[in-house]
Amino acid sequence: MRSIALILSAAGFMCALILGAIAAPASAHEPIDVVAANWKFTPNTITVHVGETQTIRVTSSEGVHGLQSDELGVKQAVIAPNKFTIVTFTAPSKPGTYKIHCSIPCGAGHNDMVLTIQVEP
Ligand SMILES: [Cu+2]
Repeated sequence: MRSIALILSAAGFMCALILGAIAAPASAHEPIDVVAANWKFTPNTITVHVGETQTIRVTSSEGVHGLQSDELGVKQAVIAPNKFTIVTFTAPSKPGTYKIHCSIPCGAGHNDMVLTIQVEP
């Protein structure tokens, strides 16, 4: 009987550990899913607060696209169907409207492919 009690208390301890790991915030925000297509990002605007780190998971439903933003320090990344590209950036300390552009020539609407990052105070 004592061994059963030990196993039960060990199981309870493990549950507490797992729940603690789930409840603990890994970062300020959950990742945001973004889908690229010809020729837009959905959503096309993401709002963050100054200094926050945000991760976006980007995939494509149509065509191969890219992402890049010098002002947000986002290096060139490729976005392709059936693939998730993880991009993390830190919002600048100055509120305003920032842009992440498609970085791969993808056709007639390429220049319209902009993901707007709205940085709030
Ligand atoms: Cu493009």
